[in-house]
Amino acid sequence: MDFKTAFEKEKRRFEDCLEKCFPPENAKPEVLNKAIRYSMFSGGKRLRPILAIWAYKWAGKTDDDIIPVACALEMIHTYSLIHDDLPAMDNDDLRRGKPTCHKAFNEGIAILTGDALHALAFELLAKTRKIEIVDEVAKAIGINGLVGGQVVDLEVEGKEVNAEMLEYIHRNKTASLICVSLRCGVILAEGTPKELTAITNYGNKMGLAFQIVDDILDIKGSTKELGKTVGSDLHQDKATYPKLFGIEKSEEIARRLIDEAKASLLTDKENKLFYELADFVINRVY
Ligand code: GRG
Repeated sequence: MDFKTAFEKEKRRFEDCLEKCFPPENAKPEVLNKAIRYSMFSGGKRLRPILAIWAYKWAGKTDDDIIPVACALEMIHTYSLIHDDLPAMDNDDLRRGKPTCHKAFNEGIAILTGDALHALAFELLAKTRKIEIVDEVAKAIGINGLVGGQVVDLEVEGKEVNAEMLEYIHRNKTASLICVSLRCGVILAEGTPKELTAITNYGNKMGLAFQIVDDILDIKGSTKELGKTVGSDLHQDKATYPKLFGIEKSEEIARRLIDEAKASLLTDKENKLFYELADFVINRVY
């Protein structure tokens, strides 16, 4: 099976499970359940849950115990996008090809939809009865993770940043959730310390490359392809790799990170899907 087919198959299987996590649209409070389903089922690659599922299998498990964790990770990701799009943050009108949550509903409902997804995500993580999983995810999205990265990202808008600050922002706001998705797979599968270190190195490098590619696509991509307004980083004078290094050098950095990510994996394991996934990340810019 080629990579695209394997990814799409996993995505469909995952989405069938995700669908069962939420109350129906007509359950009370209707507007909240509508906004949750609107945001959760508007498209999206489902990268983070698929990373968790594949890491779980890579570490040797074949059962479905990882699925609630995968659902939680996609809820947290979607919650971060809803809040990121708010007028108080990036003020975007379009996400996954549709009006953003606050445009389709209103700002209050968008904030609360994120809050509800956050709560539900931790309810699902707690069901694993593995405190390590809850702890890992909480740390990855907090002060030294998504929130920290986002705060510095907002703080430096319109200012000059150096490479170190830029890497801090990208590692925290993006690589952190990507990396913890992979780690959760290996931790829940009770993988070896060697496996956990290898997948962490892979996730950190691939996650950073993913955000650099996202920066490049904001310049090179099209709204139709990406489902979000392109050029918004430039418009808001965001700290990005192309702004600091130019497009060509940014592509070179991303390519090097992808090579290093692939080299982090263990040679005595079946890494095909992770190699191809890393290639998919970089090939999005060409
Ligand atoms: C505590 C979860 C949480 C969030 C609060 C708002 C915020 C802090 C952080 C925002 C971080 C953010 C939006 C980073 C950008 C990450 C990124 C590259 C998103 C796009 O990911 P894709 O391409 O999106 O996987 P799809 O739509 O395919 O799911």
